[in-house]
Amino acid sequence: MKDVMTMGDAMITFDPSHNGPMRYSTSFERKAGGAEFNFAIGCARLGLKTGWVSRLGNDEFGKYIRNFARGEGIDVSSVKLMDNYSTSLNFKEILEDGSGRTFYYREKSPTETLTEHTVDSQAFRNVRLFHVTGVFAAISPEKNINLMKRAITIAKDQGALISFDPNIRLKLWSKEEANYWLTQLLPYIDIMLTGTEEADILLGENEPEKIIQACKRFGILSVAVKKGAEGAIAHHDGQTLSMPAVPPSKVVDTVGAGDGFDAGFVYGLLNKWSLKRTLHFANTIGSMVVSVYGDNEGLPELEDVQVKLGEKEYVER
Ligand code: KDG
Repeated sequence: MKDVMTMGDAMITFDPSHNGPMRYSTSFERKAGGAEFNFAIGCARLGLKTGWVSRLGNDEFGKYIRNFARGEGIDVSSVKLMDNYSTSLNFKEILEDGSGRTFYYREKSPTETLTEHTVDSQAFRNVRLFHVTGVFAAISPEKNINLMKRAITIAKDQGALISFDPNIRLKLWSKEEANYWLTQLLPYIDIMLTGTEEADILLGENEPEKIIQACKRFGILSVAVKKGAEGAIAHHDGQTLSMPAVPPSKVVDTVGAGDGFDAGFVYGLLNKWSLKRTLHFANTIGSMVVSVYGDNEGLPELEDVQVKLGEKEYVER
């Protein structure tokens, strides 16, 4: 039995050595990223038994990403390296305030080869939670939405909860396309983890209370609305709660904070914590991610969060 399963693309991420417009960045550090991949790392570092379904190029970068995930303790038995495909690339621009843009080179993603016929459907059985996001959907909408529905159905039939982050990347598709395809998934979702702009695209609502009501109409009873530096509002078990963000020590790179929040939120729900504890825990992880460069380098282990929350102390020397 696994705690968590997810499915999606991962890429080599090139982080600039200096902040500023990417056209002037002359040196980069090679890392790895991808929304579902980051989420899997976040869950594994918290101690959840985690699996990831993906396809990467059968190249040096694909091997690096698979080995990295394996080193994090993620089950990569459903991650395959494909001949004749290159692992996707992502160059990042990081500005002084930690925000920035990403420049994708992922036209022919190896996940094109992941279909209803080639996917290892066993991977979705016996999991407590299956997490899906709009990034994977956006790569090949027609194929991937069907694949996601099939995988969700297998997981759900066996009692899994389904969590969903719309993660709408407008470099991959338009607002209209995102709305058309992603709304098809909503009737299957149990836990919505969204930003306000994404909710606007998806549900036509950008105020947390209205987002929660709109989600209810699809039968989604657990909702977290992420508002970055303004904190988050969540609804679960009939209770709605708003909590401020946990101030980060500094903000250097905001990419991956949402994935970290998602990992923390599902961790709390799977452990049947109170909504207050769950939300604060998720906010804390989000704030830890933004103070470290990289899409997933700042994702903490459970002990790191406990220290940050004042529940444990590090022994320095
Ligand atoms: O959520 C963060 C991811 O979006 C990032 O790690 C990589 O841009 C990325 C993507 O499309 O998955």
